[in-house]
Amino acid sequence: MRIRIVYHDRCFDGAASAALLGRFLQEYYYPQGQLLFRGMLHRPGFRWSAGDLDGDENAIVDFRYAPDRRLDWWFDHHLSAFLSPEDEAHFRRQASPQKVLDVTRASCTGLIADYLRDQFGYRAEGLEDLIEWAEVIDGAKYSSPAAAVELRSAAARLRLVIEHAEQEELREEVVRRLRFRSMEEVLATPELKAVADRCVEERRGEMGFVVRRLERRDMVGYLDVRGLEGARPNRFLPYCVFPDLEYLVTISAGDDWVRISLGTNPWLRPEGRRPEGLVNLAEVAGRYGGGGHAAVAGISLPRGNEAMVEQVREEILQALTSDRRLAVQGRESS
Ligand SMILES: [Mn+2]
Repeated sequence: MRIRIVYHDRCFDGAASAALLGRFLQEYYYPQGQLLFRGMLHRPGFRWSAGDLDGDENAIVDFRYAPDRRLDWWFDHHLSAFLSPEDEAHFRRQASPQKVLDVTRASCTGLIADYLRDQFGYRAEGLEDLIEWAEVIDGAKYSSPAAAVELRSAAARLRLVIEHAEQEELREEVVRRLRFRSMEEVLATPELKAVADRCVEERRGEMGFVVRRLERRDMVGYLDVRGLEGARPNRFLPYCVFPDLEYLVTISAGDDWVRISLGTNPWLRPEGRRPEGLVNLAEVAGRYGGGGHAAVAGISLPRGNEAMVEQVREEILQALTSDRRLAVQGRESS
């Protein structure tokens, strides 16, 4: 019995979701089952391939829907859960209780944990901390910008390893270990500890660069980390520098893509909610083929067409700064 779990790679919530559902499927249904994990990334032109769902039982967590009848379980909380309207129609037609999309959830891990409790009375003992941290990290529910950029806690170190470990086998090893171990224990192998230590050093080195590069246009922060190879700086660091920013636009580059990341300042939300009137960033990203959540979204563009990247960047900065001016005018005139 092969249990294939496809999950959002390089993402704390994706890894935690895969660990939780994988443990459940083994404990509840298939004690002799063999768990196979496959991490997936959102890339321009992404399409499912025939071999992706190759288990006897197949699950996708924290990643887009696959219109494939081999799919047995699906959990997601992204607004961009469907590649196309046809995929969404396929999902609606299926109406399987084992396929759940809830875009109001902060984390997919939390969604799965509640689902398993309600449907099966199942609780993954010992994973309470992991589930709680997935909520904090994916839902940007940190108490302060400083809490979001600290690099000492087990959750912060684990997050770095999941997001930055280069070897796929190591990232998968983390998922396997997370099924039954605490975050501290997961990081206790010499190999993973070394990766965590190296990541912490790299992030510390990046901080000065980010602080120097960060610009602001009115209430919109703008950070260009192209040229800092392999950099994926903590997206909350700019709010330590300018706590009053409303939006942040970050541009980074990989080997063959340029990524424009969009975010709203999570600490401006009264009682943890997004202020009314802020732009829906998933909608903005969607105009350029990207996606995500209302408060955090991104666009991946193929590298090589710098003119297009500049145009998209400029349009987005314009849209977000003028949104601010419109909002202020609206408040003043009312
Ligand atoms: Mn997620």
